[in-house]
Amino acid sequence: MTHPTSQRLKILHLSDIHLGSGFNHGHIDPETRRNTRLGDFLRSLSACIDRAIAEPVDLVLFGGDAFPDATPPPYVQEAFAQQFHRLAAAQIPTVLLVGNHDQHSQGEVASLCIYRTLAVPGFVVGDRLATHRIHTNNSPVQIVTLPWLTPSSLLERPETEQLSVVEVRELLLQRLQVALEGEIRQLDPDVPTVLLAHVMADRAQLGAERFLAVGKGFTIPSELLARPEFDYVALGHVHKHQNLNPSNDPPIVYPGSIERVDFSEEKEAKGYVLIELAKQQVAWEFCPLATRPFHTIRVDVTQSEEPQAALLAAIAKTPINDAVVRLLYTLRTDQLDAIDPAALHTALSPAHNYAMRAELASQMRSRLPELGAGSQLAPLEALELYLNEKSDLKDLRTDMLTAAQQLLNGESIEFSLDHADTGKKNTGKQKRAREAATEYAATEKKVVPIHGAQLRLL
Ligand SMILES: [Mn+2]
Repeated sequence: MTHPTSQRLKILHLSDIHLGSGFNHGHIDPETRRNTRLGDFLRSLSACIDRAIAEPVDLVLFGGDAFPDATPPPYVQEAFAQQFHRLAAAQIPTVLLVGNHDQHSQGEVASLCIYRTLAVPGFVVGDRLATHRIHTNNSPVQIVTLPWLTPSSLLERPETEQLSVVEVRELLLQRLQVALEGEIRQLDPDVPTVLLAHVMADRAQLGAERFLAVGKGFTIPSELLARPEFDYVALGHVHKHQNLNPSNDPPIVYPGSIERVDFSEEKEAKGYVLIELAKQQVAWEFCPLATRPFHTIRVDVTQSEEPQAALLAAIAKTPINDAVVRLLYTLRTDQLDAIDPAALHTALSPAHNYAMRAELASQMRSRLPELGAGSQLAPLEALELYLNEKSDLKDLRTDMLTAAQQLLNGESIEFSLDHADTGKKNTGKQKRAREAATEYAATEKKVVPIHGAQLRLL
């Protein structure tokens, strides 16, 4: 950073807004009649926009996933538009990238395309691989947009008919490489350049200790993104903030989501990134947002003489005020009478929202001794046994076993999850399958430590 000039651009990079999601962690506000989590997400979004205007920045880059799906209700669309309108009014150019949650399952129209149709001044919608030359108040900048890729983005149906999922993915990656090379070659080498992409990059870390295995699912090699022609790579999709490039040349940054979408993000700081950019000079900073805290209270009272007191003590030492809280506890069947649920509800009531889940330790063990420590069962057998015991998962049994088999074969189930991600096919059944799989992975960690991450919806 040796040549501070007026050429330096200020950019605000945010991503994964998911406005309208996580309502099960809130409640209806009697005044606004809206879910309180909508208010939380809007507060975070509004803080990003406030910062962009206060600086003011020369450009805002949104990395995709505006809503939970491509067809948000009008009041959610309107709330999103009201915030982004402030940027238009402040004449701050803005690029809205299309993420997987913004695409219809048919892939043609995205919820964000309305901004292009309306021709909002200064707004660009990135719904295909393209280079946009944007004239800011400071200097021009080139933004290469790479939205979420589906096979139909770069491949024709006849090409893929005879191919396996893995082969389709390889072909897609080859096409992407060629197409990206084409964009790179026609860049102006004197103008600062940013790649804005909604992708799962192979080095991305999914929350605590969960790495996405290379070769599973459609991941983009980080080397493909780490091109010297890019001064900064602005990513979206993964909700945990991280820089994928240890050398920082160029930075390859996920700002992460702006609010916690679910408990998997409990421990993650949430925020946006502020960038100062000139050609071959970049400095960036993660700016945390004041988001609503999430707390998991996990207690095993099986060894406790006074289980109720143990639970109350665990609640008392957690800062639950205005937080989203879940109490997960394990107890023995003979301890059931010692639990006073009403008192637990009272103790948890200062929380913004709370859930309780009790698990019977001894029952699980006595019913499923095969799943105990030292079990020699193969993961699939273990899953089958588990499902046999869970009558509430009966209608999902076949789907879950098929998905597990695919995962164990090293195949990916991304296509079915992609559909689940993109609106129309997001049925309650799939949602429950995901929840059940996550729950299963959480309770049976020793059996399938990685599959919970694989099955997790981003
Ligand atoms: Mn995404």
